[in-house]
Amino acid sequence: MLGKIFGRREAEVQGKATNRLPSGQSLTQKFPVLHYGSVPDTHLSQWDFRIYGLVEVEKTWNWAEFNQLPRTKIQLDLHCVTRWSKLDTTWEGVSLKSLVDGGFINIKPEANYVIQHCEQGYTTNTPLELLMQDNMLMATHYDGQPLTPDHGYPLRMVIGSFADRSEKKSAYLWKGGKWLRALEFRQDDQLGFWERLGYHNEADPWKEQRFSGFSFLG
Ligand SMILES: Nc1nc2c(c(=O)[nH]1)N[C@H]1C(S)=C(S)[C@@H](COP(=O)(O)O)O[C@H]1N2
Ligand SMILES: [Mo]
Repeated sequence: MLGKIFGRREAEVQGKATNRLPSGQSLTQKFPVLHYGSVPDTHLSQWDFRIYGLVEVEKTWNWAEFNQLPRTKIQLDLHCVTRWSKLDTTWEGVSLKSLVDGGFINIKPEANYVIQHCEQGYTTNTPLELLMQDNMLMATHYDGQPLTPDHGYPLRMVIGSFADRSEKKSAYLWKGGKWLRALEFRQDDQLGFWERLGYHNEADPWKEQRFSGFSFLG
């Protein structure tokens, strides 16, 4: 919204002034595409989504079933570890909290962490507590339109900050898996794709938690 009124530079000043731009970030009006590997060719007839691990009953939903779940719309400021931020992005999809509140899934009390499993083996991990917040969403739509293939069609996780920051925990965008196919609930944590390569496990942009300072790959 700012971008339509101000230029990029002005919007950046505005973002900093209103405390919405974490340190070390620059605003972009574009929507950069970033991922490892190639864009999968997804056919909805073969698509499904699984909930497994520490839940009372494991679930598998096909695309039609997934679209019957309660829907949520949110506006987020996105922060990428590669130093761009994008304000006021609009997403629509399904929140984990709505699935729990609506009794669609029952998470066992021992579950502490969630692994997002994506096409082609990409994974990323977060505490369950973070995934239950309303600044994290399994999104099917961006800006009123179905996701484009390069941004994660048909389903991606997205995480960001609210404009007022709401004192909620946030994370850099790599914690939002594109081409999401499953959520695994676990007692213990398990590092995801970038986390194993040395990205910070908590990834809070407000604390500039970009890298962990070690890597299992040396
Ligand atoms: N499946 C998958 N999801 C992914 C990635 C990836 O490589 N594979 N990269 C992450 C990273 S590093 C970023 S910054 C964001 C980028 O999202 P965008 O391309 O929609 O901007 O996607 C995240 N989700
Ligand atoms: Mo990234």
